[in-house]
Amino acid sequence: YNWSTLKEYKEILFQFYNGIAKISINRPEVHNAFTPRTVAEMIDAMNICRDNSDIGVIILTGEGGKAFCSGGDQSVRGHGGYIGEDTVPRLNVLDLQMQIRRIPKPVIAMVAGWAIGGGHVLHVVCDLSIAAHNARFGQTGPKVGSFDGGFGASYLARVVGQKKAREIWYLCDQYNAQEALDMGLVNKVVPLEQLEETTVAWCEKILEKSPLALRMLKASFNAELDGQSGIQQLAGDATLLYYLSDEAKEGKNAFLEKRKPDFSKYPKFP
Ligand code: 1HA
Repeated sequence: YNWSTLKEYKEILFQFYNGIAKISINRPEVHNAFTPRTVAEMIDAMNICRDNSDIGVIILTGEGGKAFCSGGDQSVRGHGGYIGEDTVPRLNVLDLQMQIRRIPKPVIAMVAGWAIGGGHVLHVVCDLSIAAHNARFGQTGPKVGSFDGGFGASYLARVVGQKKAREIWYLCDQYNAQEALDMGLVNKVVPLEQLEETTVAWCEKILEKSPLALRMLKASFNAELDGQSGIQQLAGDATLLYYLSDEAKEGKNAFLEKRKPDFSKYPKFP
């Protein structure tokens, strides 16, 4: 594929091809462990994906074929969080998780090799996950002195069920691609050589579909789980659709023209 660079970063690659954005963690020497900077760069790239109407679907992945992401970089873990150049301890991957769920476009995790710890949670919060045969999944928190009790626990349990989610966290075992498929943790398993072409093919199928329908569906899947903030997201999309209507425009126009709005001609649907 003829991926073109959308923006240069230090710790990630951000590329575009044919309606698809690819955000790739580029620290293969540490199995794509993330620092606060890696995460800040991913957040910036995701913001660009949200605003750019040429982008319909986002692939999240890691460079090198050996790891999707091994979680927070333990060598920069300090007192109260992961510490970057500004010396501030952060858990900013939690903001990235929220953003992946919130962005009104499908996000697909393309997993080769390790998806471990905070890196595992990143694939969990993606809309879809496609794994290579060499993919390995698992949480390590209780082993390395951490835990993600947010989406990493409760959303994982929605995906694989309570018993399996507790097993994953309490035992810190690693699971191969077939096991992940069997427990509904990933959508498809393919040979490593076919990982990108399969993922791009899934993206292309998605890109043929109605973007507003996809947007409403993503918000709807979230709404059930996200309570008031999930309804806020879905309701915001309802407002977007309403703003497209002549009925809503009549209200705005009447205000600007300092007259009484006339909504009489708009239907009162059954
Ligand atoms: O839990 C959270 C959070 C919770 C709430 C809010 C925010 C959170 C943010 C983050 C996290 C976490 O991610 S905690 C979990 C952190 N990650 C881990 O515990 C996984 C650590 N890595 C491993 O267990 C293993 O490396 C591995 C099972 C993925 C692969 O093993 P393997 O094939 O034997 O490779 P290994 O030799 O261990 O790794 C290759 C190199 O990458 C090593 O460096 P080298 O000895 O060559 O210098 C290794 O140290 C480095 N590396 C791998 N993972 C990490 C890492 N360096 C720093 N941090 C890592 N996570």
